[in-house]
Amino acid sequence: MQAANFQVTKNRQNAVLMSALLSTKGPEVQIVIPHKNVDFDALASLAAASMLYGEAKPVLPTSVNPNVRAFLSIHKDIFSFEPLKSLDLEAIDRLIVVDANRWGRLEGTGHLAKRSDLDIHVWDHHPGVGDINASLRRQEALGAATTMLVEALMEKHVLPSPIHATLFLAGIYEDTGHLTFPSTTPRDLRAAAFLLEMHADLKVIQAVLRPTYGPRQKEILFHLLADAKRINFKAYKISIARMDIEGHVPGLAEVVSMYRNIVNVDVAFVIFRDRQKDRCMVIGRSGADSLDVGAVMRLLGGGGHSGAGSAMVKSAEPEGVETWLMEAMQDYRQLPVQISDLMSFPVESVPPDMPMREVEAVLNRLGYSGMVVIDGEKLVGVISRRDLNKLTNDGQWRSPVKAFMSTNVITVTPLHSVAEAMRLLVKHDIGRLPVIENGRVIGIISRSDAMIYYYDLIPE
Ligand SMILES: [Mn+2]
Repeated sequence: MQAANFQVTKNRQNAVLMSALLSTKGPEVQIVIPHKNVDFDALASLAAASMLYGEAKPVLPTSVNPNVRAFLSIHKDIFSFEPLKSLDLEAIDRLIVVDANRWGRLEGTGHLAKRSDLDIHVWDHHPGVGDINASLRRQEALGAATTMLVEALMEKHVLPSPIHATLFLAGIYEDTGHLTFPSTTPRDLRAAAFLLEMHADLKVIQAVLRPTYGPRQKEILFHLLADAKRINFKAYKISIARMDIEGHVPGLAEVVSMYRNIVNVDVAFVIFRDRQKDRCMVIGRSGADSLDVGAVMRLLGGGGHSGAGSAMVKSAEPEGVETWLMEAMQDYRQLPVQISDLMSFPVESVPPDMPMREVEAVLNRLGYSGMVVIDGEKLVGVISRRDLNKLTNDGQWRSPVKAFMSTNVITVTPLHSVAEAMRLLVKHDIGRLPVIENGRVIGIISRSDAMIYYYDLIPE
């Protein structure tokens, strides 16, 4: 299959920029450089940009993620990257920055940043304009920077080899969480589809994108689990753990993610103390629609996004950091979706003595699949269409609803988190969840309310 079969949507401005870029012959010496701590998106962008720009030399920073290092050690013969040290910086005419938009994210470019005669191109997918003064800036909200460069290659009808396609797809997969992160766009999927057609090898990708989880990470995870505590904080279940580590341990964030999943909390924080360096590293992970970990970490001088964040605290004891963390969470006011935002009310109910025939009529009239049964003000049961379907004779249809309703009713209170309510609906496979306050049913959460929640249909 040909690359040209792919429809790539681009706006007119980009098309103009592209044709200007590709028609002019580039300056004599061009280099491409990605951000330091090179991940697969950075490495793939680096390789793709050097293909796109023809003669541009790909420069590999010295700090490289462990997964990328493993990949490079196997593919040494295929990809040749140059260290910046080996180049004459004065002789460089054009700098092409990929997967970054700030000088601070690049390694060893202090001298280049000062040169006013340097032509700079930026290809990036991070938010913010950054501080690099570029003559060509391709900055788009995509799941991966690689996507943009793959599109440019497709446009130029440059077909990647299967090995290049594998690297490019690893870049897209890594930055989009295998095309599942909310930042993923249709363009990332089109680029991924094209790369599969170019025979990207998913087995290789599966092997190279495996999280760093070896004996050392396992030991840390086991240690954390042995002391795991769950506490209730506001509407969330959270866990804060502390541990001493020595030196740099790769993959700690992944270990914290695993820890959160196993301990089964909405939010997990681990405070790793490095005595030698006299500092504590806090790593936080949270589930969907839970506490915004990035915002809490910013209060500690770190950063991140809603699901993941970290902060480095110098010269502090872990106990002190934990107290500070609790205070930050206390101060941080986020208004998550509340049970009361989601529930339907007023609640239609039937009395326990109503015959089943009438209950069916009420359900039909309201178009409901089930209802609560309320005696006076007290919730006594739930009846659903499923129960109606079990009726076989007229005697049963004349019997009161209390003979057929389920009395073991799962309920929530307005103090529960929405995430918890969703868990209950799924866990018990029930269609509705009455919301109880002071012994009275004040609302009900149904499957359709759950859909509204999951698909973010609630106005902010
Ligand atoms: Mn990236």
